Amino acid sequence: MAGNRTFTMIKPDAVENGHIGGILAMINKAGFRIVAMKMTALSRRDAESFYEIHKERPFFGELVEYMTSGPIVAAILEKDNAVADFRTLIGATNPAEAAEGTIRKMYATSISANAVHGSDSDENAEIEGNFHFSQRERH
Ligand code: 3AN
Repeated sequence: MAGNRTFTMIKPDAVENGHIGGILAMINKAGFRIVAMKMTALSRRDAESFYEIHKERPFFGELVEYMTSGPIVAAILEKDNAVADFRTLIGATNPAEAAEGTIRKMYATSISANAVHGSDSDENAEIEGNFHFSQRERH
């Protein structure tokens, strides 16, 4: 249902550094239900289309390079007000500015390797979830 789902990726740095469990624990503790989840990887084409809105930004090449550098964990999460509440839980894009108690404060290593993605709107949450998951993979 619109408004109560968001989409997240645990990014390559966090997977590589062994933080999948810690991040999922924070997600559960904050009251999100996991609707769908898998370990997967983005191809270059996937990453370029996922981050298309940043195509003209100077960090676009670095972002695509990084997001294709290793496996990710993709998930659909459910909670009232999911998109906004999840963005509060993950914290600011730049971990140096992320509030205490946020996932990025705990686990992000830099502004590009910032541990997690969170959808920025209900519409994008649906598009991003549909990109990774079939109906059979949702529970
Ligand atoms: P957020 O992930 O907090 O929604 P966006 O959508 O502005 O942030 O940026 C998408 C991704 O692009 C970020 N997660 C980060 O990995 C990367 N990014 C954003 N700004 C920068 C920057 N100034 N330098 C390097 N990478 C950046």
